[in-house]
Amino acid sequence: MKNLKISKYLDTRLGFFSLLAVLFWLKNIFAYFTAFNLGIESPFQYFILLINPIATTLFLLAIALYVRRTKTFYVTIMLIYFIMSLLLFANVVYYREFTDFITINTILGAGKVSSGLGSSALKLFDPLDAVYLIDFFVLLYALGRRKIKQDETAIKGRFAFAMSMLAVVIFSGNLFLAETDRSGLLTRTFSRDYLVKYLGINAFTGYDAIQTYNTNQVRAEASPNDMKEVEEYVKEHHAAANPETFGIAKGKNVIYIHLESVQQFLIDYKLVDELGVEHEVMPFINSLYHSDSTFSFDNFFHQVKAGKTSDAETLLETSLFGLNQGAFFAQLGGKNTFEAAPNILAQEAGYSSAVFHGNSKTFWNRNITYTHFGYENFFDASYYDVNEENSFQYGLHDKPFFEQSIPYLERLQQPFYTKFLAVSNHYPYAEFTDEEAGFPMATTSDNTINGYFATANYLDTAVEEFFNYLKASGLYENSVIVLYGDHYGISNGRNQTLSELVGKSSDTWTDYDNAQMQRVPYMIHIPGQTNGGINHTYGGQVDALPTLLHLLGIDTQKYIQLGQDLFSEEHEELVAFRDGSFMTPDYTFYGGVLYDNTTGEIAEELSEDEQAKIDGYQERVNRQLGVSDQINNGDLLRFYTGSGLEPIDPESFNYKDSLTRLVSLEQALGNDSTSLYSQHKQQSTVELYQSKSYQEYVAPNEAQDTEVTPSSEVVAPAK
Ligand code: GP9
Ligand code: MN
Repeated sequence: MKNLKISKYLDTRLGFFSLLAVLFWLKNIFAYFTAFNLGIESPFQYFILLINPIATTLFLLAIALYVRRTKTFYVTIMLIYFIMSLLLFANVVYYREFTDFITINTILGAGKVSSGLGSSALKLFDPLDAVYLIDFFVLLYALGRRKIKQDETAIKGRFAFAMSMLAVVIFSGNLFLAETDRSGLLTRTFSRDYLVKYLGINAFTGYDAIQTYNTNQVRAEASPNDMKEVEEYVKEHHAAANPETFGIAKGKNVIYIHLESVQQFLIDYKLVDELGVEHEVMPFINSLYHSDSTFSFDNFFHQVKAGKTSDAETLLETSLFGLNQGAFFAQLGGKNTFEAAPNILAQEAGYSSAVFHGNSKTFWNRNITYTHFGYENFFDASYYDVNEENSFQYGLHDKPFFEQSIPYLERLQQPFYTKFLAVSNHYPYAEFTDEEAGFPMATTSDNTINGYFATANYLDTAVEEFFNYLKASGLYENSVIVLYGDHYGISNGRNQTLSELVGKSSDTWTDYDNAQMQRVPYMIHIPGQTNGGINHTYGGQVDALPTLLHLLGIDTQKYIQLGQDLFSEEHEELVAFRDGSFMTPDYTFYGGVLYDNTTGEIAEELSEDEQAKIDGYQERVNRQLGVSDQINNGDLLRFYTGSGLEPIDPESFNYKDSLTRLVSLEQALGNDSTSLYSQHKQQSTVELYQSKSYQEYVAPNEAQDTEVTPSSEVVAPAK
């Protein structure tokens, strides 16, 4: 009786619609749990995952409800169902190989991907994948054989519309829940994983289609002519290298250490605990800051916006800005042509290159963007032993991260250009509580602030351990090590609570103070140099690339870089923030208000000359940002040949099996191999790494004594 009712219901258009909706939801959930790894962390996220296919499924299938004619209705709804199922199926197969989702650009360039896969493409299919398509054919059969009858009564237009609206309402609810769990999901587009996890495959693909369309429009309108204005600006704005520092690090390895969320105020900072005892937050980094071998900067500002870490990467490695809206890496990183550091150094000076980061490769679209930057290797979370104990939502913790990077680092041909993206000191700074980290919490009313010092202290120890290894292995002498803070760790909204800890009062705290807090560390440590020191020049992240290249003895005049060498006599002390605010030694323009730096008060009653000076600053800031947007949005570097760089093929980079490739290269080079491993007579240097394991760290009593002492038998590296 009951069965009869159901089958009768299926014979109605609405019944058939419901059947398809339920089936698709089931297939989607099946894929979530068997095919994709979405990093679900809480029951709430599970809930969002379960509901996220509903809205788009209803919305898409509801299109057919508007169709009145019987046959056309069934053809339409089956077609929609087939396309959705195919998209899901394709994503499952694609994910198996690439641990990533299909973008519109992947579809447009599908030929390239499949030819790259060659005969292995077939092997990607799993018999179980049939689940995603088989029901379509069963339904087709059932309709054909009239097992499911075709309902001739059309759905009322009003009802169809109500269904579409219902889908929109559910989608809004879904989006709202997603935003509560991950704010900025759509505006910042952290990663494809996130979009699928929160909004589902259909929504992700739709969103990606809109984004791709928009960027392609702008890109299509750009022409080689647009480069003229850019070239003019770059020529005018270029600051010639300082002969005293030009080439002082020539031929050295480059090791970038990304100090996640570290602000300049942490330098030399001592946290006072409840008993009045002072605790130095970053003793090791402070020792580097004050070292004669370090060129340190105390007026260096981050210039990022929504792309946060990835914007900092863009600034430091391309000397261009991120976008004023959204994340540049996510929107254009995988499309544009760049003159990025790894590529310049490879072509000009034979450097190899690698990024090390213990988070999933798709975060900030890094896996694609890095191929456009010309990175030869990217060691993401898949190369590390990441487990619940040694990681958090942003990946592997810094200590095991640096330690586990060594087996890869030692295989790189020297000189190398490398970047270590540390991450433990990341909001919400909740990972290292008092007893665990051995570093006190601050005691403000804001827990985010309270934990910030302990996580920064943890980072400091991790960096120290890494330096100890660099020294023990001999890499140290041959390297220039650059440390930088990527952006603020404590946001402006929290600064008033922080104010007492930085010797100010919350009552008098203004945007002037917020602006000063945007300073981040920038230190260039060059072992062997003794005339370092603390440089007070005002500069920003956009200046880092020309500064570094000049130290390495590479002239930057022919490159399209928007920053200026910080050592140059011609360097202008004007720092643009991404929103058009700016900072100079004398003035702070922030939040639409101009402040006088000598008093920290609003600058009023400016003389005509002063006003003209300010107008000039604003104009130059706007021009710098405008030129950056022009280059990025129009993908103008594809038209530029002035630098003489050979165009690179991003598709030629593959971040799978990097270790195997490095080892083969080492073997092919034989005695000419310059990797650390080869220099150590084919012996690993891993044992030179001294670290307390995370286990020891969180539960010192239970952990065994695993500390290793450096082996004295290791041969010193060949010079
Ligand atoms: C994630 C990490 C954090 O991999 O780099 O990025 P952020 O949230 O700081 O931009
Ligand atoms: Mn960051």
